[in-house]
Amino acid sequence: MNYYVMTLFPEMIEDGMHTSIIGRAMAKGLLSLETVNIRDFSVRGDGRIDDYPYGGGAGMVMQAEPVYRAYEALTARIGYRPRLIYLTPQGRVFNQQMAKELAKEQDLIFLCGHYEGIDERVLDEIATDYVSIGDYVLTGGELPSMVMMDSIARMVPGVLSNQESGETESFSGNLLEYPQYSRPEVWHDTAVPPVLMSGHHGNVDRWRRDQSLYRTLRSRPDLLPGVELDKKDRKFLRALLEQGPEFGGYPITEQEQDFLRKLLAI
Ligand code: 6GU
Repeated sequence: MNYYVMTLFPEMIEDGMHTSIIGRAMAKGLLSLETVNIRDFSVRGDGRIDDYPYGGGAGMVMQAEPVYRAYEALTARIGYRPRLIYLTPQGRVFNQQMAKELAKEQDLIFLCGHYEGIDERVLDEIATDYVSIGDYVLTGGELPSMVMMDSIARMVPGVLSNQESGETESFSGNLLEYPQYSRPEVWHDTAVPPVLMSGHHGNVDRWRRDQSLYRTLRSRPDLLPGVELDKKDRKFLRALLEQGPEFGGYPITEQEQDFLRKLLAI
């Protein structure tokens, strides 16, 4: 996977992307990263690339021409026109499915806007995807591009070791991850859940699945309708519903009970 990032702040991208698993994958040659400083393509004597918005209003707009020239210079070097993702709160909200799909591309260009955005006309010509990373506003597309690059990279074959494999983690199968514990057995007067010390793999797997179901119900009930529930899952959820707040270690609210009744069609 070759990443290209068009930005006014290349050092922000470079500094953020050479650490941890991503840095290791770059060293291994599985990923590459190149930044393009849009300012280098200013068409004015003063090196500026922004101007006032037609129609008035607050802030400045990034001009079409510097962005276009940066894009033309970059794609001429790449040899074709890969998908270009424009980072914007107006885009489709990024998710794991999109990360998996984008990981199949050979090259990806990220275009980071700043100020009040980029002249719409150049976006119409060069952007293939408009992507947001969630419902809040950031000062620019740099952090969102790094979030996307991190998440896409871990879906590229060989980037994660078998140990770190992407499949059994949060969001696979639409369930949140179960809690993890390591040594010592007792920390701040709290013991590790006994089932994890039992050596009974079947019970451990069941407990983890129940924890995942419970966490998803509490934090992300919107994900539950997308989960494939088997007989034992339903049994656990029915127990949650019927025993309510008395069910050892698994308190739920009345709203959550209502939600479960609908989900299980009871
Ligand atoms: Cl992609 N850009 C900006 N500026 N803010 C955001 C975003 C993107 N996604 C969420 N907030």
